[in-house]
Amino acid sequence: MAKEQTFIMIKPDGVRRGLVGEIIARFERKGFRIKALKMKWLTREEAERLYAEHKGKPFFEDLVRFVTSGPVVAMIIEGDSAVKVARLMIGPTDGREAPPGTIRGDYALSKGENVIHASDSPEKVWREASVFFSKEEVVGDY
Ligand code: 3AN
Repeated sequence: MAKEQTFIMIKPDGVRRGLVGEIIARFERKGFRIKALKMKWLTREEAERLYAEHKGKPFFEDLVRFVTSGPVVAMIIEGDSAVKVARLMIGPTDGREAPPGTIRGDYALSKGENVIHASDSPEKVWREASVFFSKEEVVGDY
């Protein structure tokens, strides 16, 4: 498989709990390269853009309130099959069901406050990443 990029976001609960370093370390140790990295406190409009696909769902309001409750750390990482591998590393949505060894399995006990987001398809990577980054902010090969 060719080199691929994916979008990762450590949610406000992960930042508040001091898990940023541990989570970044997992992706680095796996072999991914960090290509862009930013801490940001999302506005309501930005959160709605990020989660546009969930608009209208019963949990949408809670989701937007939660993701704007504190700063998040967003990054673009690069490596072989990045989208698929990052999803495997974060684990299923519900932290109570996520297997130990996955990020949510190790650090989350909830479906809403589940520490981390990773794009679930290559088509969504830039749509989500563009809430945080311009293409010029992504560093070249190193
Ligand atoms: P994932 O983040 O695993 O791709 P999605 O895309 O289904 O999960 O949901 C996006 C976010 O919305 C989740 N990370 C979670 O915080 C929240 N969420 C999803 N389903 C629920 C639910 N039933 N109740 C509360 N929050 C939810």
